[in-house]
Amino acid sequence: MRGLVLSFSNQRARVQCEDDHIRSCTIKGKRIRALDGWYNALAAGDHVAVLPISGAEGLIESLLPRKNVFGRYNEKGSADQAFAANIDMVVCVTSTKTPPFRPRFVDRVSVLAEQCGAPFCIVCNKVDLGLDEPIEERLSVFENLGFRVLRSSVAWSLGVDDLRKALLGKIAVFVGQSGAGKSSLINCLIPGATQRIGEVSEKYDRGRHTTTLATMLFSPSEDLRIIDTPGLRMLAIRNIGLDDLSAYFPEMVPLMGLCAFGASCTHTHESGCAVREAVREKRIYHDRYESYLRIRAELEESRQWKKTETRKPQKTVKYRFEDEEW
Ligand SMILES: Nc1nc2c(ncn2[C@@H]2O[C@H](COP(=O)(O)OP(=O)(O)O)[C@@H](O)[C@H]2O)c(=O)[nH]1
Ligand SMILES: [Mg+2]
Ligand SMILES: [Zn+2]
Repeated sequence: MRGLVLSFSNQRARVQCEDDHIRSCTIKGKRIRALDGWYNALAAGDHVAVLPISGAEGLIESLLPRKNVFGRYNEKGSADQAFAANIDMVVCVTSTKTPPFRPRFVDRVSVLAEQCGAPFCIVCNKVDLGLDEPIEERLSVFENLGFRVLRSSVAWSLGVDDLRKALLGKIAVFVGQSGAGKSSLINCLIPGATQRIGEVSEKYDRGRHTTTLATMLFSPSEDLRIIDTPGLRMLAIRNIGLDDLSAYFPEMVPLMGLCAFGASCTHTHESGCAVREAVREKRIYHDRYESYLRIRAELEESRQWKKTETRKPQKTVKYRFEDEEW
């Protein structure tokens, strides 16, 4: 029978099966061949064929084709890691303060959302703590790019209804920095979800790790399905070709082919570059371009390890939240 993976960890999946039983399942033969090379064998949102053993246990026989995958490159495991599969919307939950708004983190998530092919939505939570002008400016940049932007406050019960409307009938994945309020929002949206809410550590101004694995939560009527993910500190982007990166920045797409060096332009330094001209003329927001440059440098660096086939250097550029340069 068919089933929907709600979560997966330690080689065991919680699967909502067609007969509405939620079964704890292991994988027949221990591996799914189609997912060899991935960091994790299955992801929340995967459709699988299940052989029921009892009302509570089953065996996963195969993975049904994925519509899309949202994930990142896992640096520790040196492999692609899927957070969620078959999703209709990527929601990046950010906060105005504690943790501070990190626009370049949102840029990275937007690239991953473009790569996944699902619509992208940004939720700016904790507006009760104050929404400063620089944040508003950056949010309007995102809005002008065609991304949906919602402002919310769990403390004030603000914006939650709009978010519910945006998510209705969809499977969404929530990603964001730890402490931004993903679990708090989910608890508002899905009564009884009881996702653990973390304390924001005062010392580091960020939440503790409370969510340990991606889990799909759903409302009793099943009109809302949200995959909550662990708070992310690092979003490495690796599996995009250097020349393809600009295609993941919607503002650069219309300029492709207009650079003096044509398709070989890297948009980093060339004269007659249409992208650089657009940045100078403020048609492309400078900070978005900065994100492009950083991700490109990172891709270039990772390609060099591959070329020389040497081991990953000990000291690599890390893009961490702790880093003010993020
Ligand atoms: N002031 C304020 N605090 C919030 C809001 N939403 C969540 N929090 C707090 O932020 C902390 C982290 O929330 P949590 O939902 O665990 O974040 P997650 O790590 O993204 O899942 C908790 O202490 C929440 O009570 C909000 O809208 N305003
Ligand atoms: Mg959480
Ligand atoms: Zn160019």
